[in-house]
Amino acid sequence: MELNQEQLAAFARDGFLVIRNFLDKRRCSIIKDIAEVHLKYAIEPIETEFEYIGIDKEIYKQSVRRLRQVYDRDIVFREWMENQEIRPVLRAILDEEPVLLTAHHNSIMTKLAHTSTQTCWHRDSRYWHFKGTNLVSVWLALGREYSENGVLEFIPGSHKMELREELFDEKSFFRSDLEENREIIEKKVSLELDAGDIVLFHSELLHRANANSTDEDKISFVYTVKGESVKAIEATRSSKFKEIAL
Ligand SMILES: O=C(O)CCC(=O)C(=O)O
Repeated sequence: MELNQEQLAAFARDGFLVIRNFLDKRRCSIIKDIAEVHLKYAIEPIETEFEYIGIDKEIYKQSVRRLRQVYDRDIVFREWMENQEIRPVLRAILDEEPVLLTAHHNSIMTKLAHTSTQTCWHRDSRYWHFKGTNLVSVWLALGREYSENGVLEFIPGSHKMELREELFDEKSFFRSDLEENREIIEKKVSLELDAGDIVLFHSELLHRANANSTDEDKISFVYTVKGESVKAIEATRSSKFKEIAL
């Protein structure tokens, strides 16, 4: 698939781009079925809601928030991350050769019914260690995503904003209690998605997600690619996992 000029301009301006119906629903349900088995048995490595939000309750200790390192878990996951159709899209957006990371966002992300928590406003780049910011994440919806089950929200253009250190809290979340930040947050958009839709978003883009208040789990897939010129800083988590040139 090739992006047109309008789509490329939208990504440059907003820092994200939705492509509807990218992967067929049958492939999505195969991915989802396997993810559900790994979630059911909490197969490591995982991140729990407790590890994310720090609330010391049994329910959060047992609730999987993300399956990590999915590239090496199953051929079906690997196939999606190495999908051929998306390569021209990634090449065009990065404007250089794409390299798949396994250190970050090599994940099945969940908002499990009843036990999920919200994801606060953040930039992924604040947790990663690279020389450069030309990194893009690819989000794949495996079912419907909407406000009540934890839809993704973005602040268009925030990938280009100069945001001072003090606008973030000690966990690197963008503070929603500051008037200055609230004006920025007001510009947010919510992205309703259906199975097979993908969203590409820049590593500097501010984003968040609601908790899931429905009775059904929401399961999504996210992985990250970088431009080949972007190097991980040595002796950091970002440099400790393999990279795969696409
Ligand atoms: O569903 C979520 O928790 C949001 C995901 C997110 O923030 C991310 O992938 O960086």
